[in-house]
Amino acid sequence: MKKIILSITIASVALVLSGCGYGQKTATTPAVSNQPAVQPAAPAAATPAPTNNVVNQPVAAPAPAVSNKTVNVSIQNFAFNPTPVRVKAGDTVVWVNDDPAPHQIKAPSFNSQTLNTGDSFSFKFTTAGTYDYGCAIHPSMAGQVIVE
Ligand SMILES: [Cu+2]
Repeated sequence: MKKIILSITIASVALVLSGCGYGQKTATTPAVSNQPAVQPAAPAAATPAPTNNVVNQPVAAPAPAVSNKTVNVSIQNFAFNPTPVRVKAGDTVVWVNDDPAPHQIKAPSFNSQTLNTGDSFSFKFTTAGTYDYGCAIHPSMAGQVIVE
């Protein structure tokens, strides 16, 4: 009987000791003081605010409502070249006298001064239509501007 009690006592002591040992093991995980401090989160202000790209994007320029080109018509050998000349509303037609003789553009809606050699006359067509013209000096000359 004594032997049994002794055995139990020994076993209990062993259990307690071992239990203590494990307990110490788990308890001895001291915080390592040499570890670098946890980086503080970046302040919210440092984060760039999201920009509204849709608003800031350049808007594509709309197509011009009217054309704005210059088209030349040469006067050579008592004729207009090219004729008819096709332009768009807003375009300007420039006649240049490349003849040795003088010419004068004549039409119901536009007229030039006498154009000597090298002189030019320009007229801006803003309304679509077909414009017949001629030369005030030489009635046989005829030309046409088609404005689209
Ligand atoms: Cu002429």
